[in-house]
Amino acid sequence: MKILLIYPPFQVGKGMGKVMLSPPLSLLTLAGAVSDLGHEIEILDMNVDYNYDIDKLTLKIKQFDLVGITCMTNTFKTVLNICKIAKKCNIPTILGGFHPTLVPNIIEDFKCIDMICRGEGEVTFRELLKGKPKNQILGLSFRENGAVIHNPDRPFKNNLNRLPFPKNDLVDPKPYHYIWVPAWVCETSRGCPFNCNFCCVTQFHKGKYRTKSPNRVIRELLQLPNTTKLVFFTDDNFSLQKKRIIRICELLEKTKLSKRLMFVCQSRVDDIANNPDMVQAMSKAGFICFFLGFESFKQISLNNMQKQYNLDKVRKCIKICHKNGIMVFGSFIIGNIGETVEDTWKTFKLMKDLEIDMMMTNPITPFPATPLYDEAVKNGWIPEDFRWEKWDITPVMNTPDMTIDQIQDLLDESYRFFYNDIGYFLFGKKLLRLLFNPKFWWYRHVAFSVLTNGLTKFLIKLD
Ligand code: B12
Ligand code: SF4
Repeated sequence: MKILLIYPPFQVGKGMGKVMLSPPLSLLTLAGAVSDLGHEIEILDMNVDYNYDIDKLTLKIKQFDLVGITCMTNTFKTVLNICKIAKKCNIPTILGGFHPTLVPNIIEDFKCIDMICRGEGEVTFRELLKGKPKNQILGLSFRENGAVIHNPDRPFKNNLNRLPFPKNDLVDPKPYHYIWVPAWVCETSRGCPFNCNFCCVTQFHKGKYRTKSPNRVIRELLQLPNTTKLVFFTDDNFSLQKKRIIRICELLEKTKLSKRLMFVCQSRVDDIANNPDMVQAMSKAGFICFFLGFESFKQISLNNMQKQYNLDKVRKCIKICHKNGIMVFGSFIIGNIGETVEDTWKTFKLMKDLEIDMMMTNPITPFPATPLYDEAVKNGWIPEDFRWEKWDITPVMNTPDMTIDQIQDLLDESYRFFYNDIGYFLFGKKLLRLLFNPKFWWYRHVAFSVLTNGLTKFLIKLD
């Protein structure tokens, strides 16, 4: 069979898309799981090849026997359009990823979707490609004689070390970068034991947290494209098991990967604040930035969303990062329940006072299957039959304290306030810290890439 795996486009050249482009790990992972079956697999990352109109995509899809598409809630609208094109060409479609897993009844609502792979895809997709009868494939939802059948869930793989390696050579590594530093992604664990009310990871992984062994992680890193300079660990909670992380750091140094690569990971405030020795080891092993979901600096909001830490921990966490030469990239939600416009401005000011290095803001969004979604429906903030296929990542709901317009204004203001303050960047402590603190050794590598690649791209665009 000829199979086309599609990563749908997402805000190409806008927002985060201006400064980063991430490899399509879900599809590389799937391709790795079926690479020995003799099928011909192609990946189309529409964030790289973004010049596809309906005619061009139709011509492309016609060359294949099956189209697989990865789908988040924010890309659902585009994914449906791709499915409609495939349907017109009579090519079957299979969707996977967070949105179809958490809202599998979309297959009943939209006839252009032929199959859904719920949850982890490796085994389900493999069984399908091996020709196992559909009604025997766990985790598969499909259509038969006009009726939709949802097979029972597939149990999770307990031993992640047995997973096949992602097939990284299926895409050209050149376009992928994080602030123009050639970058790749690596997954070392799945799931999260916490249950923040806005997050769907716990629902997707059913509260389970599973890890790959340090040896397996190193083997995966050794197989990344050799142009890679920066690795983003996609785990939601990379630093949850201190012993494992310290061992990974030891191996990074032993294999000298720490000299060749820089690392960025997502972590939790309390893990960092409670484990300064782990942060020190990570810094020594080449970690340069932690992506932390602060979400808010108002204690009541943190409590509401079940974050389970206080502002003292936040302060401690940032101090420890900076002491170890690790940059803090903070993510914040605008429109938290119980938060007013004034409260949000207090958070913005604290971002600066606490010397966060980079930040991004997202509108409060009751993603399907989250506790926040139930709360939003119960309180009438969004209708139960909210049409996610019409949503395009803009604020979706008025909260008791803020209107959609106020949330949008605050999103815009946050970037203006944080990034457009030139004095803050040029004369503030931030640049001095980066230039004169030897712990920020990595800064000159990143600055070089930003200047050579980023500036060139910027000048070309100006042309
Ligand atoms: C890395 C990452 C990113 C990267 C993108 C990386 C990329 N190009 O793939 C960046 C930083 C750019 C990013 C951005 C965003 N992200 Co993001 N991201 C993640 C993260 C942390 C890891 C994803 C990953 O690679 N996992 C590893 C792979 C192997 O797992 P997987 O994707 O789940 O794929 C498996 C299965 O789902 C299934 N599968 C998936 N696709 C398919 C397709 C087929 C055909 C089949 C059969 C199976 C299948 O099989 C795979 C193997 O088991 C997840 C959280 C998480 N833990 O997954 C959030 C997550 C997916 N992101 C999320 C969101 C909201 C966003 C943003 C909208 C944030 C924003 N406001 O800008 C943007 C949207 C970007 C976009 N492309 O649309 C949400 C999605 C929620 C939802 N309901 O859809 C998540 C779950 C985070 C969260 N906690 O809420 N993200
Ligand atoms: S936000 Fe982070 S810590 Fe909270 S449940 Fe989601 S992945 Fe876990």
